[in-house]
Parts: sequence; structure tokens; C-alpha cells
Amino acid sequence: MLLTVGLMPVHSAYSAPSDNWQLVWSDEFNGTNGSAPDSTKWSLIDQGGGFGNSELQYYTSRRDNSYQENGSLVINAKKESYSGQSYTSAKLISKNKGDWKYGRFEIRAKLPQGRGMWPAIWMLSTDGVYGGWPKSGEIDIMENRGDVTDKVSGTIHYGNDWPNNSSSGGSYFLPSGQTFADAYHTFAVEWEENAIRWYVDDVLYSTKTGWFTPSAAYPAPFDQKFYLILNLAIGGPNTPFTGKTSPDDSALPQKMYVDYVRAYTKAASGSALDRTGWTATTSPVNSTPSNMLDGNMSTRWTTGTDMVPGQYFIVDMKAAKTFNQLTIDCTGNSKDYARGYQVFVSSDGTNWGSEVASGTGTDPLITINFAPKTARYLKVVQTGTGTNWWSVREFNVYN
Ligand SMILES: [Ca+2]
Ligand SMILES: [Ca+2]
Repeated sequence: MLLTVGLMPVHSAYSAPSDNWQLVWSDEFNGTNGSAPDSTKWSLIDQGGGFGNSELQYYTSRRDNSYQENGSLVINAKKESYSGQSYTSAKLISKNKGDWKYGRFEIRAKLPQGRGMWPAIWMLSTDGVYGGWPKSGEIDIMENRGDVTDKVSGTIHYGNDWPNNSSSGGSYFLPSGQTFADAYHTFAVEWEENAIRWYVDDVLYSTKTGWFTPSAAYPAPFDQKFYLILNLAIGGPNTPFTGKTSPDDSALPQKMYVDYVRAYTKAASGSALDRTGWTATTSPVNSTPSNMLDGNMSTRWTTGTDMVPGQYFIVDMKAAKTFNQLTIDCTGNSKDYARGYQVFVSSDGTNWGSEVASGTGTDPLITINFAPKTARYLKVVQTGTGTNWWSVREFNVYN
């Protein structure tokens, strides 16, 4: 298996990307100097063995190999015998802590340098529903070889089992005289249903729209939740990516610095209706339904227990409105959102007719589109067997 990978930076003023992306998750790495990465966002891998690429490092969870410092995550690769490997380093994954289907993933990082260094920032499928690598897909946001310090690559891996696997990608080169080891740069991927775009410092350098997997139709496998991975691998004599050479031990230790990791999802594109005077009622009757209409992301309506199929909330807009999109925003509660839902509308709050939309929530911000409707009341109902808590911070209606 060729699990090629991706990468990371420090201090920056926050600025949201354009094109309606909404920040839903981030780690700014502002922990105390020397502290561990935030365990609510990242798991540290404790493993060696080469990872299918004859890599030479053992990834440890020790502070020798990963820590926060001056607003950045530091991954520190060392020349050191450890559990059968001759180098140590670190690998962080957000699996089951930060998982998204579609979005913009932006990472500011400064890279290590030296022959054999293989820093990577990448994504793999959380649930692997289409099978083993590469059938469930891989998105490499950034990877670099440490002896080519002005170049990074962005790649997707997909298709049939190795060795008949497929990949496609592109590369970005810095202007002459600059290197990715000298300064922080911003690496981003925008992943939508039918396109994946790669950026360095907001310069678009590659777009891919075609891929496949043996067992399901396009846009599989890139239609499932993926998680983020940050690591610094050490390539050896049998590692294709780093040129099948021995690492330059004189370069070690080497550090990869990550200033931040930010995940965005696409906000609704229409105009949100003014919610003044609107009211909400719920079944079960609990918590504070008005919290989903107050414009404050720190307040929520929560069921406090799994919803039962058929339970719901109703919003009364007080007058007939025309609309074609809803959002149920449970951001901040990575697990507490509707896994199955139906939407109904009504002019009198009594007769609901047939559903106007239904679906399966795959992340905390659920966006529901349908043909334009005119009605005063909206009802969102829990359906299916994937019952779950709901923690609705904001409910919005768009036209
Ligand atoms: Ca930072
Ligand atoms: Ca609220």
C-alpha cells in the first residue's frame, strides 16, 4: 500500500475565506508551551512498522515528538532508536473528533527540511464504507519531500486495490529563492460534491473533478466523512515518495510547525428570513425551544436524550413566508444532530400533508434544500433508526 500523505504553521490574524465558507472547527494551538495537543480534537498515533511505505519512524505520543509552543503545534522528528525503528516522530488524527463530508480545510504550516523528511497534511475516510485503501479514498492536502523545499503536492487516491490503484494531483512551486522551511504558508483544500480544489496561500493550483471507486457510483468515494491527519514521516531506502534514499541524519532533529487547522462548511446561499417574533414548540417538551431562534450560537435547544422517531420541533413564522432552504445548526456538539429527518410545512399548524424534504444528517450543520414553498409553519421530525440527541443552536429559513 502506498499511503502517501500531507503537512503544517504560527501567528496569524484570523480572516475568513471568501465564497460563503463558515468556520465550524479549528485548533489554533494556543496551549501552554510544552503542553500536549488538545485530546478533544486529536488522537496521537503510537505505532511504527513502515505504514506501507517502508517509512523509518516510530510515531510516539510523547512530548519529545509533539507539543504546543508559541501558538503552534510542533511535530519533532528525532534520530533515536525506539521500538524497532531508528527515528521517532508524531502523527495526529482527528478521527471521530473532527470529521466532515465536504468543506474547506485550511492549515498554516512551516515545513522541515532535509533528505528523507516527508511532512504531510491529509485526510482519510472515517468509516471506510467502500473498502480498504484506496477504495474509500484519500485526500492529500499537502505533502513535501525535504530535499525539494520549494515544492508541495496535492493529490487524491482512489479506484481499485493496489497495485491497480489510481491517483491524480498537482504541484505548487514557490518563487525562486523561497522555501517552505523558511516561512509559514497556508495550504487549503476546498472539497465539494463534484470538485476538489487545492490552494497555497490562496492561489488555486489544481482542481480535480473525476474519480471513482469499484463498488459505488460517482461521486463516491468522496461523498463520505473524512478526518484530518498531520504527520512528519521519515522516508528510507525503499520509500518511493522521498526518492528511495537514506535520510540525512545530520539534518535531524527536524520540526514541522502548525499555526492552525481550520475547517469550514458552506453556509446557506440565500437570504436568511428575519425571525423576529417567531416561536418554537417541541416534542419532547424540554429545554428552551426559543434558543434555536435567538441568533446566539452559545444557546441551544437540546433534547437531553435520544430522539424517538416521530418526535419533532415546530417553528411558527407568524405569517406565510416563501422559502426553499433550511439550516439546522448543531455546531459545537459534534455528535448531537439529526441523523434522519423529514420536513413538513403547513398553513394552519394542523394539516401537514406530505413531506417536502427528508434526509440523513452527516455533520452538525445540516442544510436542507427543496423547491420553493409558501407556508407559516415548519416541522422537522426525527426519522429512521439512527436516533440521536439533537442540540440545535440555530434554526434558519432562507429564500
Ligand atoms: Ca496558532
Ligand atoms: Ca441559539
